[in-house]
Amino acid sequence: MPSCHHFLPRSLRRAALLGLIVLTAGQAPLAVAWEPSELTPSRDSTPILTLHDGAERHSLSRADIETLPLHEGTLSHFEGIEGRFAGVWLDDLLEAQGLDHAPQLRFIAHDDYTVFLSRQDRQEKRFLLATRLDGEPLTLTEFGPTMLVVPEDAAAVEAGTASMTHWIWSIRDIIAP
Ligand SMILES: Nc1nc2c(c(=O)[nH]1)N[C@H]1C(S)=C(S)[C@@H](COP(=O)(O)O)O[C@H]1N2
Ligand SMILES: [Mo]
Repeated sequence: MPSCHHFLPRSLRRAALLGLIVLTAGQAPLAVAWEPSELTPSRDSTPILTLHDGAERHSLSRADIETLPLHEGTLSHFEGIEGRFAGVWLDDLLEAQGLDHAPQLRFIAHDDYTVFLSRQDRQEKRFLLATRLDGEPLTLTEFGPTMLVVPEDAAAVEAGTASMTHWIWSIRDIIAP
């Protein structure tokens, strides 16, 4: 009786199986590893972000932002920084500011890059407003003081299969028309 009816030689099948295991082992933790953070919320009351709600303006400090629950996970960011990123869910911040139903938000960065985020974008993916890298406040030179990341897209962005146009860093203003 023929011992083998597979198309691939045993060595190739073994290599393919190993590759699958490595891929699975490498990606699964990324999907589940974002978790509540044990970091102590910042007490820095220096304004770092301006929220425009119609004609009203609200200055937000690190302390203001970090009154919300902090979450963290490991990320390799395409701008060349990697480690434990921590921050608050954008939707938590918007809800706290009474802006969770805003149909469209505009973000403007310190380098004047701007991007729009619709309510549908926020319903499809969870956006994290990151404030920390490896426990330390993100600074302007590290693409802070805050940046948007989409934890569930991290692997795809790294692989070049998902867009990162929403991953705005060095955020200066958030505008709800
Ligand atoms: N502050 C800021 N964030 C930004 C950008 C930018 O120019 N400034 N470019 C966006 C776009 S369009 C992409 S594809 C990624 C990577 O931008 P880069 O290729 O200019 O590094 O970051 C996004 N976030
Ligand atoms: Mo881009």
